[in-house]
Amino acid sequence: MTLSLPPSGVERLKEASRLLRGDIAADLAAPGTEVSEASYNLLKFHGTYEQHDRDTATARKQRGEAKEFSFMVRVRMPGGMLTPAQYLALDALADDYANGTLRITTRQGVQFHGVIKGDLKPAIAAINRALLTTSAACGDVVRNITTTPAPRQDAIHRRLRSDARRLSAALLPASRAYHELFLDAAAQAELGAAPETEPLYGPTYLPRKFKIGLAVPADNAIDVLTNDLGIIALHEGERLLGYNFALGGGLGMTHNKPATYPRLATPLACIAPDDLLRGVEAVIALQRDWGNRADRRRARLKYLLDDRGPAWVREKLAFYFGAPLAPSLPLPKLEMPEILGWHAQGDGRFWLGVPVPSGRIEDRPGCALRTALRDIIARFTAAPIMTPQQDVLLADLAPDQRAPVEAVLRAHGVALAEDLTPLARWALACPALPTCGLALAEAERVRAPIVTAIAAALARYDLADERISLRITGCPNGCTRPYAGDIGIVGRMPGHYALYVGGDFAGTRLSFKLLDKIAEADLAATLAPLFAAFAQTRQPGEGFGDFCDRLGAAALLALGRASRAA
Ligand code: SRM
Ligand code: SF4
Repeated sequence: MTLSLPPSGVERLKEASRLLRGDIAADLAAPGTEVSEASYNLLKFHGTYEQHDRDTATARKQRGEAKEFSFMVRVRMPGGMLTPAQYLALDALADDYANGTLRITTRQGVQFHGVIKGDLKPAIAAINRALLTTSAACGDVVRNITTTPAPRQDAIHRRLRSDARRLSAALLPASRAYHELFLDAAAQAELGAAPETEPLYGPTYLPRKFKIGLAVPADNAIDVLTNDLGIIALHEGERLLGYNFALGGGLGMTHNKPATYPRLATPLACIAPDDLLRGVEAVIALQRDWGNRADRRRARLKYLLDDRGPAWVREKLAFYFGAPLAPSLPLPKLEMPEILGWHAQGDGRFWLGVPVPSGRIEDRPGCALRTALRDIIARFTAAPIMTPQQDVLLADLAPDQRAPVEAVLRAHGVALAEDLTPLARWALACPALPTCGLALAEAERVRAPIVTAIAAALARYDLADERISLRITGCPNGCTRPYAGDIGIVGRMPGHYALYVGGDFAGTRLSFKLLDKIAEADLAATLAPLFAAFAQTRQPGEGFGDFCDRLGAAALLALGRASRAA
């Protein structure tokens, strides 16, 4: 029984850290480019990861030189929403402190890469001056809260946006360590002199990262069921009926370790509209008190749910909630709407969804996306919203701004949604190499050739216009949610990937591993016989993932063998 096992090293570190302080202050002030392992682990709670340039590491080691250390800094911004001024402040930081790029994350955040140790404090202070925070963007706490990004102006979507903001603020750590370490005296004084406690998290915070997302059935852009707590607002027209709480989603796994696995969340209760925060706090308290603190690989809520069973979890949840739980309401089909391109918001204004390959906002030869976005956001006061597909929506544009906004993007060589195949529009790739310390293979840097090759294979079978989601990661941790889409390409070893198929476009079914260790150059050819059979024998309305699910692994593999024999 896991509870009797000794707590992991990270648990002991948190407990001894004096609410997330540890030796961070001394470590940041010390000479050198890196921090101690203890500070590395505690800094995550403050929104930053020490990384090193993996491209140069081996050569530097051979020359007897240290690795090139720098920090990734992640901004917490519920629902991906920024004001124009906040975006412009972040854009400026990319040059002042980072590598000249901003990166939209799959949880609607923005990351900076390449921040050197000496710049960490000023960079984080500048983010706070823009009324944003990096606190709890990483670490064993509630992470950035996602919600449907489309800025539709109806009561339900407005409610979800305000719920995301309210929950995010309420679930921030109460420790003053962040202010002490990164902010000036004035910001610290604002916290007052009340005694410092962590009423919700306690001194050891949560056993592991904890993810919450809010969606409506008609818009599952956030892949709600992949969250530890997926909240689905059920409504009749503009009347909110309640929130279905689905528990135990999470995708991280380790190759060849069957005790770890991806899982979609299970609906367990319906919470009344006025009880949202109380219900969320009950789920957090459940995971805080019962989650596995001995083995970090099995510490997510999904394992508690499977180890103890849904009935036990519901009973405990009712205890923390302080009242019996209503059963979850019947869940309508979840949908994944198209949000790129132009859309009416419902208030006379429009949003333009702009594709951002791998979420990387940068200027490169032939495509000055970063300059174009800065220009549009400054000149037209477009409100930017980051999407879980790593794209950006430019919201609140007046009808007469549509043509000039598009002209700016065109003038800077930015491809718009209509210029891309659906495959390219829906393809995701995580950062992987050279920044991610866990990457086993490339992802962002091979996105373009992989998408091109697979799009060409689709075109051969008249499937170029087919909506297929493609998600590439450099390792099995699942940062682009590869097990919740049609095709998942998961880094296995340098240049080689595991191939997952059979999930669905709307993110309601997990995929399965079809093949392992496929060379990058062979991915499109491996999928081609599946596309051929899909084109010929699909059922009406069937998506590619549905088709793969219906046939199953054995039949799909037989298709591959038959094609090789022909
Ligand atoms: Fe992730 C770890 C990047 C969304 C599951 N993730 C990491 C780290 C921090 C690597 C590390 O621990 O050293 C990556 C930093 C790479 C870099 O160079 O920046 C990283 N994850 C990302 C981002 C930036 C990917 C992206 O392409 O946008 C996403 C940041 C989201 C945010 O703003 O907070 C990101 N990560 C996800 C998601 C998707 C989601 O949440 O919707 C998942 C799968 C869902 C889940 O959590 O189960 C995900 N990341 C992981 C895991 C596996 C967790 C587990 O339960 O096993 C790790 C590794 C870990 O925690 O030990 C990880
Ligand atoms: Fe790194 Fe793996 Fe996440 Fe990609 S999926 S960012 S390689 S941890």
